[in-house]
Amino acid sequence: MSDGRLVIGNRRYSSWSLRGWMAVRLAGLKVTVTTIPMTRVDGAGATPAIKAVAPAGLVPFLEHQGALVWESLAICEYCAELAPALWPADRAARGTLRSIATEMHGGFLPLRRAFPMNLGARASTAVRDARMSAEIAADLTRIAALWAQAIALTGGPFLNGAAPGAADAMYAPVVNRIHGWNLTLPPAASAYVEALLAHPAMREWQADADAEPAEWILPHYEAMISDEQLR
Ligand SMILES: N[C@@H](CCC(=O)N[C@@H](CS)C(=O)NCC(=O)O)C(=O)O
Repeated sequence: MSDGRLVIGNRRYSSWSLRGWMAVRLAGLKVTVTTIPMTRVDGAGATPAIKAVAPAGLVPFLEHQGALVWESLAICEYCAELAPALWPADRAARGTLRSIATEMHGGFLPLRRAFPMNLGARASTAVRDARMSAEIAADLTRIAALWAQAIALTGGPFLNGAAPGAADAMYAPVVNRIHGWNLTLPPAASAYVEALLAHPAMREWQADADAEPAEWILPHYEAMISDEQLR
């Protein structure tokens, strides 16, 4: 029996949906997942069907046992109340991991704008290099430092420790972007990328993304990652 529903956008593109879904999946909530294909993925709230159901006009949106929860980080916190292991048990480590997760929620705009998540394509190094900037390099340096800090605190291989948690949910789309856009990171950060990509929850999301109907493809995002843009 289902305890509610999680509304998400296309798994191929919707990075915020992945964050909310990961938290729900890691916490083991029994909800029905409803996917609403988006008309764009820049958070503009342009999809009428999403506007019609979600309080802020955006996905992810969780309804669980009467609770209405939106904003991916709030969904992480809600899930962690039901499954406390989504944050480290140690108070000091938990405080730092929360900061690391929140820095993702509010930051890294240059990286997010230039390299949107697209689970159906891999960029050539030429396409990647054409979109690279000093600001994005700084974002990547900061992200690698945050991951190293988290893993030093929790023991890894995930940010949360032996199993992924809320902070990993918040960085899951970054991991997909790094893979899909062929971005280069120091070896320790690359090892984290590999570890999270291999996790069953990430594989499940990717498989479901691969199964989405062709009509849900958004040409704008496909053109961005294709070599066509260099011609
Ligand atoms: N701050 C929000 C961001 C949510 C957001 O921007 N979601 C995008 C999809 S990735 C969306 O709902 N877009 C719908 C649309 O543009 O119609 C969160 O953390 O959940």
